[in-house]
Amino acid sequence: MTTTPVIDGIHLHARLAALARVGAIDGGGCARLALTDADKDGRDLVVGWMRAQGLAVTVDAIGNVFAVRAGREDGPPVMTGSHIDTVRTGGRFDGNYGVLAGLEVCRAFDAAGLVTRHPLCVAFFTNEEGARFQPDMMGSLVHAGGLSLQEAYAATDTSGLRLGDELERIGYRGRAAPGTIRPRAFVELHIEQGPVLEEAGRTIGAVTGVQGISWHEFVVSGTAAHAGTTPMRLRHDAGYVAAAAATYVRQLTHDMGGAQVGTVGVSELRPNLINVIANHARFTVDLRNTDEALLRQAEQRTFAAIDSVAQAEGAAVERRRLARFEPVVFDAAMVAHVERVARAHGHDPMRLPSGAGHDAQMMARLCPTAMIFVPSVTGLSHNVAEYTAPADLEAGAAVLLDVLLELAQA
Ligand code: HGY
Ligand code: MN
Ligand code: MN
Ligand code: MN
Repeated sequence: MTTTPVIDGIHLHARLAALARVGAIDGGGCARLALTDADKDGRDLVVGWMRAQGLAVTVDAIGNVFAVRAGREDGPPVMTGSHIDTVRTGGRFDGNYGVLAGLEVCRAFDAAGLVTRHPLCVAFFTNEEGARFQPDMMGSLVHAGGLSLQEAYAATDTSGLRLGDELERIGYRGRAAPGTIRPRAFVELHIEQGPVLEEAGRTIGAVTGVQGISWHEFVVSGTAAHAGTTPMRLRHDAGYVAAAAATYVRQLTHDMGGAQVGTVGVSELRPNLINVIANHARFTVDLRNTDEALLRQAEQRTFAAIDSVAQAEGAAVERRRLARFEPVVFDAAMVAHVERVARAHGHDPMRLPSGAGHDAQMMARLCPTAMIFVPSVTGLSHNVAEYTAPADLEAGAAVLLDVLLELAQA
């Protein structure tokens, strides 16, 4: 006899707290950069939970982990999941929440004695953040056939370590070929990481898609010289070019307005000394927009501006593309499905695009895909103070459960 499956909120919060203790950093966050020892420890903990729940666990050749709960029938599963790698100033919920909520859905089905028609798969993908190795969403991109294993393995971090070697070192270079598990549908539950839901006073977001992402690295070569004796007209100051670039990007977003955002998140000077004009600058530019044509325009204007300021400074500049994804629109029927279930739970769901990148944007290349958002307090994320109210976390997991249940019984 089956009963109605219900999310066990206390268990979800306990697991979120336990996972946050892996790679814990001051302020309550966690730092588990992709393929570090801390990432391995987080992976081991979650895989242990998956196995303890009797799920069949597969690790593929890029380290993606899939845990399958059998259905009455074999065949393509309904898939949910996210990532458990973090940025260096990670919060407790980014990525972790979607993976652990998926495990709670499996526990709820077990407790209700429910066997769904189709299998249910809970996944976490390798290197979603792209903070150490680029591009981001790498594991799901390989799974979706957008990047070869060889290219992924060849990615290096700033200390020259190769992703393939790091995957081997932490013991997660699996045997399964990427893309083996092709889901019939994919649903990702995630915190919004922005202020929109909170400012609108809404609990559930029915995500319409993901904005386009453009990541580039710039390396500027100038001339080291004495800060005191070198006349301004004789300088080739790489530090000035980097600063001018950051100022330009901010001004560009102001001029373009709308959805355009731009960030210079990495900016390193050498020799980085108070009395030496920098001869080397490495900086990154992250541009995003929901409109591909505007994103391209932002790129072209930024590239031209940086080339021009470098040339005027007598410095050389090299540009390298780290990631480039066009905007993604999710399957309309899936978005409507999320809305309908949210309403059935008494919520007033809000449609919104995702400002952050997610594995769902890659899975949308393979199958009907949707995302469910819950609010982030003050919209803060990629910060140890990232917070979502327990009631909102439980509400999101309850909506996920019924969205998945309907898909798995269809
Ligand atoms: O940068 C992003 O939005 C993604 O979380 N990696
Ligand atoms: Mn995330
Ligand atoms: Mn993130
Ligand atoms: Mn993300």
